Amino acid sequence: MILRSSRNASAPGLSALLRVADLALRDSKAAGQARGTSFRLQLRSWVHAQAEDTQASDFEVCDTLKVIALVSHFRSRGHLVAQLDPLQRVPYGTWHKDGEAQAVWADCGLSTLLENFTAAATPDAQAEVVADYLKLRGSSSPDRRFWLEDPLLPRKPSDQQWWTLPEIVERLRLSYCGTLAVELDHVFKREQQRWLVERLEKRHTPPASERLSILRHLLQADTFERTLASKFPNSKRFGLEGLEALMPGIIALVERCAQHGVQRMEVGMPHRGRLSLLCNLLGKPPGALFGEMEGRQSEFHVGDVKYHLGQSATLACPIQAPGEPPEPAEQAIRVSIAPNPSHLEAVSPVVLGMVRAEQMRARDTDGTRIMGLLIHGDAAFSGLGLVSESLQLSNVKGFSTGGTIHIVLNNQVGFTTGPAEARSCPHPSDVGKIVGAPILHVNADDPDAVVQACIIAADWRARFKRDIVIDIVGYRRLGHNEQDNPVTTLPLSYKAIATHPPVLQLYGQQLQQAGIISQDQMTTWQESSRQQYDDDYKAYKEGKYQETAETWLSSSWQGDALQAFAGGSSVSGAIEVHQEPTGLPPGTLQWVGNCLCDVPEGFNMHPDMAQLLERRRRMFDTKDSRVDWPTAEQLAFGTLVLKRHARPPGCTAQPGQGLNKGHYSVRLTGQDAERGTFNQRHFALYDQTTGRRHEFLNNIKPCSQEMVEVWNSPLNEAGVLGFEYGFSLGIAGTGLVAWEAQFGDFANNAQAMVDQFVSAAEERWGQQSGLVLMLPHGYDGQGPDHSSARPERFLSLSNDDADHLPGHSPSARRQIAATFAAIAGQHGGSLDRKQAMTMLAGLTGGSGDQQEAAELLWTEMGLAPDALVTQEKWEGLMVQYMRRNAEQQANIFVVNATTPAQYFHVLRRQLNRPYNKPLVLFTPKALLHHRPFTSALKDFSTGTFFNRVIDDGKASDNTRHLAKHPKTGEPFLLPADQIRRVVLCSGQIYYALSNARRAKRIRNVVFVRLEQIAPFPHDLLVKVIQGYPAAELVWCQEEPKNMGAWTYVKPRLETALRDLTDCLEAPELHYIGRPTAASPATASMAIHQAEMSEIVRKALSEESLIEQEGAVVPLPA
Ligand SMILES: Cc1ncc(C[n+]2csc(CCOP(=O)(O)OP(=O)(O)O)c2C)c(N)n1
Repeated sequence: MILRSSRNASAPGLSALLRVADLALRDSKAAGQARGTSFRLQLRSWVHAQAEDTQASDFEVCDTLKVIALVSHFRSRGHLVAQLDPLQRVPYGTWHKDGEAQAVWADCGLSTLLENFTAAATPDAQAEVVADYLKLRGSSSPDRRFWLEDPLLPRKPSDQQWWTLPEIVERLRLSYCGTLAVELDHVFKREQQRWLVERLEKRHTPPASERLSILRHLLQADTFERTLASKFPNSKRFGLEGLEALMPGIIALVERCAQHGVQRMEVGMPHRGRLSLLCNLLGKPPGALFGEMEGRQSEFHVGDVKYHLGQSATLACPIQAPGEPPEPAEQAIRVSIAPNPSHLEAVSPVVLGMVRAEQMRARDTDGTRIMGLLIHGDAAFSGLGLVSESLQLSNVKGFSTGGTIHIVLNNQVGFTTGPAEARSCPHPSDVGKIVGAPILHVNADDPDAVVQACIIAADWRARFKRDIVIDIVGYRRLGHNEQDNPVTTLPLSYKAIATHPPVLQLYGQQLQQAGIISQDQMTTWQESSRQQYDDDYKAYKEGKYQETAETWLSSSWQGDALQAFAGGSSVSGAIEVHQEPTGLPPGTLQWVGNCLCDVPEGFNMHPDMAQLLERRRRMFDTKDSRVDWPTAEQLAFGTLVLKRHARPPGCTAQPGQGLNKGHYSVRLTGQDAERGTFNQRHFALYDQTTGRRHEFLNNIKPCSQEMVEVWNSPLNEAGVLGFEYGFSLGIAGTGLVAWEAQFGDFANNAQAMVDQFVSAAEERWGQQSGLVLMLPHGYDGQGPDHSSARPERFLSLSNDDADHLPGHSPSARRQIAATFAAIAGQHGGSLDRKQAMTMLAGLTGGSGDQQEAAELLWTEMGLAPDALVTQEKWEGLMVQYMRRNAEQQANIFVVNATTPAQYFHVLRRQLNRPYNKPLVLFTPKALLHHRPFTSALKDFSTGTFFNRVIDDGKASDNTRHLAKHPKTGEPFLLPADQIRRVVLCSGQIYYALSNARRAKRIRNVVFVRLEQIAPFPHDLLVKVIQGYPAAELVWCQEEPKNMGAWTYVKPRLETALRDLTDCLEAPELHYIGRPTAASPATASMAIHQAEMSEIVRKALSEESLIEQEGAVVPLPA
């Protein structure tokens, strides 16, 4: 920007100019508020230009600087006085509280200028207002011109560079204080700020054709809500009324993103407007929705309410380069709205994780093809910490997705809470600033501006691959839901809303005034849109969208059961759960193990690391060498990633033999996960001179393996766990995904993620996740925190029935009976072979030999060929399937592995079995550095697998720890019939018990470790207990009685003993452990040790448990 001077003055020197600049800045109100970096940079470059190019008087220099400051001031703070509230409850800015005349944040000086400027009747008066406001030293003539070289970009290519004061203010007002405003001061890079300035200042009204299509989309959104309101007046829908402009906006956004090459968009959104997007964007048949509105779904496939469900669709978008006409071809984009729980914002990190996983699978390294769109409510976006947890992930290397577009549906109210009560900042979008995301504010009653904002956002993401926020400021025409009366607490707002016309009407009038559409045409459009919904409703009423018995069956596990039996997979009578063999040939183990010790030539490693690697190398010397926990983990990771053709150097055996079902990527994140909180993992090695990194696991056989990623995460639990859960969905069984809590108790910061997603999502929405939660757990005398990962919490979420064995609970029976009623109801209550064959064909899509399948089924049920399947036969078949596949019905697995080999197997089992289930895994802390806490290499080898229960009286188990005398080979324990006590336990307490038993040379007490706590291993445990007929039975734990696994184990073990043993009276189960407590542990090491000694003493005491006063260990005096 340079100044036009009418006087010939001598050229001022640089220092003189800077002095004048200072003077001007002190003078100017505007400048006082515009001291941002961008302003200073502009000023500096301008002053340099002046010094070289022009001759100017001090007054002129001063005045020009003030004008520059004004421009900068508008750019910085125009959003505070923009016309954003459709209800115009305040003259400028956004409304904050009923009954307050002025917006709280509006007074930044610009409001006075704008008020006086718009009130001024003539250009003379306007120039006077501006000159007065800026305290100009020179003329205030409306003809006085300033040459604006860079900042104010002409809207039309008029090459206008000379501007009068009224022109400048008018242009700034329109660009920054109208119905579209921007916040850009916090944007990190100057180039990005300039890009935004250009986009804001260069806006045009869209052409007539675009405006017509905007009108159509508004009409669709408007009629949709009206139809639902009139046909289902008593149903909640969380309508979009007051924010209908979202519809044309989001359509423009999707199209623009597709034009930028996006092929897949994952959307996370809350309740507001969701039904409209499901139907109007993603084509959910309104008829299907009508059924949900009336609550007419099938009896037991109702995972969630209608406004939490998801939907996907492939949309065809026109291909059109900016400024060019559309091309004849179309670009496809797959858009999915993720299902979500009521917990607002919980879905946000989940969607981000899904996006990242899909990007990884598609090798979309910069996020060009796959992206996330998150829609938020205003109260939720400003209020919930999860928002900043998710935002913080956006630019972190292991978590970034190439920028997310955020839309805040700002209806300026959250349930009954207004903006002044909901936050401490001007806009609900302010939290977006923490990651340098530009914020676009837009008035929802200006659909053209909403569409423009969406297009700018799409272009921003394509260009800079960073987050951006669009704050669509509207209102909520009705209550929080449609049954809620908002008027009692917001009387003034709702008075204004009552008389405020819907945006469709306002925009329709605008287009009519502009001659783009006639009143008649508008009426015809409205009529035909209404008619379309009426037709859909009629079709629904005629039963067109009703679920058939076949679709019902195919979405139930009973469909899988039928197919399994019809495929001949029956093993009559067997109920023992099959465990996938996850062991590997010794050669493979040694090969991978040695790669975990190989360091590149010339690598200058820390001496501690050299020692660690030396120890590690010895773990692979012979098959009896002992492997520690961290190495077992690396072995599991390293063998999961190997492709089937990978084989050790020099090995001639069949490649991939015994390796995996497939090959998998591995991802582990958590706070300090890369090194490991307990200094155990050391995923990467650092050169102490150069800082160079070496990742052992990614150098086993780089071209024949998948990647192992281990990332330190930001310090939060809910955001990162949500992200990893989403990642596990996106990776869909092709990779191991694990999240590690720093200490297990911190996982409770992510409790909502566990409750809503990890444990419930499969039942709610059919989402299958194999996510592993690693939770360090164990009582080491470190105080109330860090001791307990709260196993009781996770166990209370397990869906296995405490009182019934799998398949026998009343609810399972009801479910089975309901399915049979649905499928056989139409055939008079039973099925013949032909009907069964038709059903099987429906399930398999007509593939396979239906006749043979029916035959197998009939044999399984013991039916004559012409007999009918009755309800009794169906139930028998399903119960048999359920018992055998009990683990497949589980929602969550809870494991406390006590040996490195068990850890290795359970990690490998996660992928080497036919279904995905979340795994909560309690992991060791102090034990990591405990010498006996190792497993022999042969416990990892072919034929071994994860043991759900370890009976240390059996030499065959994969941990032979002290089972035999090392020298004499004599069994350590007495024969089974001489065992007087079976101590059941889980986790590290086994080592305390075992050490004490050895020290005291006790030979008649056996320890049985519950390695998999849930699903409860009824089958194995009962078998083990029956093997010790003379023994007392006790559960021993280190946690207080109301914590740990006790309350979960007790009823289940009692049920199993009652139903699976022949004894008339099942053995009594005793408890040894800490008494109930409010806090998990004592802070005193001395008390901790005293408690532990007492627990161990009782568990091993000679006295019978029945004779002991009570097995609960009292607190030491
Ligand atoms: C974490 C959480 N806390 C509270 C609620 C209860 N609740 C549901 S909607 C709502 C208001 C949300 O307001 P806003 O985010 O502005 O969205 P709007 O409903 O206005 O579109 C509240 C408090 C919830 N669903 N989730």
